[in-house]
Amino acid sequence: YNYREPGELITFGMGCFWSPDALFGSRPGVIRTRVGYAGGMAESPTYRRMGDHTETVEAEFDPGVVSFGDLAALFWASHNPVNINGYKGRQYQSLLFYRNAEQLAAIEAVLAKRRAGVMPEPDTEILSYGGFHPAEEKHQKYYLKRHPDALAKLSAIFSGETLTGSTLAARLNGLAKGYTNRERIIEELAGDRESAEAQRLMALVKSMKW
Ligand code: MHO
Repeated sequence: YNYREPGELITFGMGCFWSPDALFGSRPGVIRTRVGYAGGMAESPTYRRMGDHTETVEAEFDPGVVSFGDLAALFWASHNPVNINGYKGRQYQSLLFYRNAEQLAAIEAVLAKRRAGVMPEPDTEILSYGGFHPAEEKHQKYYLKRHPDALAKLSAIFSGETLTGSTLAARLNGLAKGYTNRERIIEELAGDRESAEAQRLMALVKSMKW
């Protein structure tokens, strides 16, 4: 929970960005998430006018805990990447970006495993990362926003983008969608005994009316 070093990044589209924001945010090793628009050329996309962009999630993670390949496998295991192209145009395109040769190799390895399991070839577009436009605040941690008590308590500690970008907000958003549970979040915080902040956040989570 005490992430000081910047992590590695993975960016992908797998349909409406609300759920994968919660799914990936619930995972150990994921430091923070945000949703946005990527893959297109249109300037300054918004939800109403995303142009040729796709709804995407960007997750920062600690490669010492979870690998890019693990997250790429989770990506394919968590949506239908076959024959969905064309539905809602490019908004819900299945796509996965790579930032370097190592990430591309990890993608190839996951695909090879998938093929060996006789899974149909995904229609996922695999693209070199070319930028990300963060979505409007109301789309960030969408499910967590339905929990006023948790939000109020988080707001006492974090403000604005710091809240949205916190590891705890990512986990609680996962909780709000049912991808994790309170005990797991508390355990993760309890494990970080050297950090006074983690201990404080643990007390905060315990106090939340959920
Ligand atoms: N409102 C849409 C999906 C929104 S997602 C941000 C629905 O629930 O069908 O694309």
